[in-house]
Amino acid sequence: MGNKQTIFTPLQLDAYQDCTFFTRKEILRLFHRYRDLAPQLVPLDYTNKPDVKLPYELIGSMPELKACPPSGRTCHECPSIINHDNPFRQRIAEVFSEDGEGNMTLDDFLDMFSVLSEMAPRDLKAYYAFKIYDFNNDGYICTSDLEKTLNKLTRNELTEEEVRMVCEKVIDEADLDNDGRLSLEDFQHMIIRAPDFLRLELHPQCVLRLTEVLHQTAQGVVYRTL
Ligand SMILES: [Ca+2]
Ligand SMILES: [Ca+2]
Repeated sequence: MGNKQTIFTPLQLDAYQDCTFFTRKEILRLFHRYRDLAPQLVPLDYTNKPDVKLPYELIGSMPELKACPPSGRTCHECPSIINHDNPFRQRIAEVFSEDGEGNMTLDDFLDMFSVLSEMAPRDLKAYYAFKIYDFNNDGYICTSDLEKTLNKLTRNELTEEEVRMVCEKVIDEADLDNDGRLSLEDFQHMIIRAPDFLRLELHPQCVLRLTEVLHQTAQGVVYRTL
């Protein structure tokens, strides 16, 4: 057996395959990327399930999370706002980390990449996109969550009045049961009406798609997909 075979037991690899959208090869590749972030902390033998967690500072430095879009790629959705830090990277890491603070075990790490991968189904992406926007973790996207989202996306470029207007508009259009906040169901409906929205938006590097949409709404441009 070579080195690669002894990192996990066959049973562990089976379990990872069942819980993610990755092949064994991809799981091993991701393991090595995880390990490369801190070789001194991550052992090469995971058969005893070592209690290892990498701090957010390391996770957040990964190109997939850090840049928007990552270098060497262009983002056709937001050409005017490119090549800067992804404003959501910490929030994404928080949502996928068991401790809620962005520090990640290997399992958290694999889960995150699995959901962000193109193989993940729409419903699952929607579920996590919802959690990312639900900043106070109360199970709803309310006005304060939307304000936070918008301010992050636009780097506080909008005035308070504009932010308020956009939030009202989003809630007004997407709040199906009129309780003044967006449930997961409201959110899913909103996404169904905007076919491109989720694919682009949950991809961390394209998260600014929402900015564009919200910006236009803010400027009074009717953007029918939202
Ligand atoms: Ca909330
Ligand atoms: Ca609602």
